[in-house]
Amino acid sequence: MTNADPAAPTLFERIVARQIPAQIVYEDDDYIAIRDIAPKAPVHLLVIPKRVSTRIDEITDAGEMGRLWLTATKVAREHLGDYRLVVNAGRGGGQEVFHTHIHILGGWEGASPVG
Ligand code: DGP
Repeated sequence: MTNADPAAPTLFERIVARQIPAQIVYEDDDYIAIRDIAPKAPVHLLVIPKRVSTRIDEITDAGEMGRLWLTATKVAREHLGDYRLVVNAGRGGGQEVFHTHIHILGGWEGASPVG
């Protein structure tokens, strides 16, 4: 899903604004975490910065990047013992929603996922 009109709010901005429903598992002033609508693991969460950037490498401030990853690991540990963090960057990297986010995947109960 692309954001064809760059002035239009992204899908995730609309979730933050409660214009689109989502299962919210965490929220603070700067981040929201939701359950993925099409889970690729028994537990599949998305950690989303409220400050919009199109993809992860648009974030150039180390503090901002650090806070995003610290939020992801905090949310991951609240829900999972072991987990995988994934970021897709660009269409060729599998990105469908062009608002930066980190995937948290887990819940395989000891069996390692392939790859
Ligand atoms: P990516 O391919 O990295 O851009 O991941 C986007 C993810 O967003 C994908 O796993 C499916 C998820 N997703 C798409 N639309 C919605 C939605 O409306 N609600 C929720 N909760 N997740 C969505």
